[in-house]
Amino acid sequence: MLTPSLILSKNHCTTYQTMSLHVKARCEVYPRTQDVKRFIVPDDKVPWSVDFPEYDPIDYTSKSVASQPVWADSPDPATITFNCIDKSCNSDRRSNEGNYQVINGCPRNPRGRTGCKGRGTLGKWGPNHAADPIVTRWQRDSNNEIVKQDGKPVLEFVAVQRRDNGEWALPGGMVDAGENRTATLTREFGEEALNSIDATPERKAQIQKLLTEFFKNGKTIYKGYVDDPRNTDNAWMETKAMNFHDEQGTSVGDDAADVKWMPIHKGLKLYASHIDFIRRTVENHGAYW
Ligand code: RP5
Repeated sequence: MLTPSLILSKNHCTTYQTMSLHVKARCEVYPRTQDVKRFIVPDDKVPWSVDFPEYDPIDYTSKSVASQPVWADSPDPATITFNCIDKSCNSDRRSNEGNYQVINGCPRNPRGRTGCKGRGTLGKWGPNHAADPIVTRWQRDSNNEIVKQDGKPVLEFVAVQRRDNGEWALPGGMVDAGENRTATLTREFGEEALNSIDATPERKAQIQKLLTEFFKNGKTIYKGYVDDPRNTDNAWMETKAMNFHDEQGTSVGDDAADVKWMPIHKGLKLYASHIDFIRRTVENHGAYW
């Protein structure tokens, strides 16, 4: 049977709460800018419940978002109803963190201050929903034996290198309006890890069919806030991360430079909160960390 491992090797010759204190969402310089510097928020001043009278966050919404492309909200949040499914644009404005506060018409980041208000490069006021596929298999040696470290089997996962900052990440993406998360996972994995955007229509259909089958039986690893460097006080990333384990995955191929099976260990440096999702996956499989 064809599995994502096989497709990869063929195509690439070419209780969910976590991380209570966001860190990447307070990165000094806003991503993809040189001079948008966040107001510095010390750890103890992150919660909104802690007084911080001198707090004066920079106001930043990128030009591309402000010009209101189809995927972005109106510049005025007061026109939006939050904490519900917004039928006007088929957007899920609910948070997996529970109801968030809306102050003077503006949604408030449930994990606290970020040093930046506005939407940055995020299209939606409030939660911006994504989905992340964690596709795993066991690492195997040349005799096809599962590799062990400290007596525990080593897992590998499909990692992609992000174009915006070069960091390695899960091949996740934003949920489109009205799309269910399984459809997002399938589409994003096809596009980001299997290069289906450039595939012929026949190949695309084949990839879609295989992934739909493979992605039927995933395990939810995490659902909620992501400590993403694009987050602001009024717009933030949330995701549903699901693990799809390819128990028999045996094929090893020449991966493309920007997609690979990455052996898992605790020293990995990954985008946003992705290392946290990987750690949870490792725990589920009793694998090496
Ligand atoms: C992260 O951003 C999510 O975990 C997901 O991996 C990603 C989605 O954003 P894009 O890759 O579409 O920019 O917060």
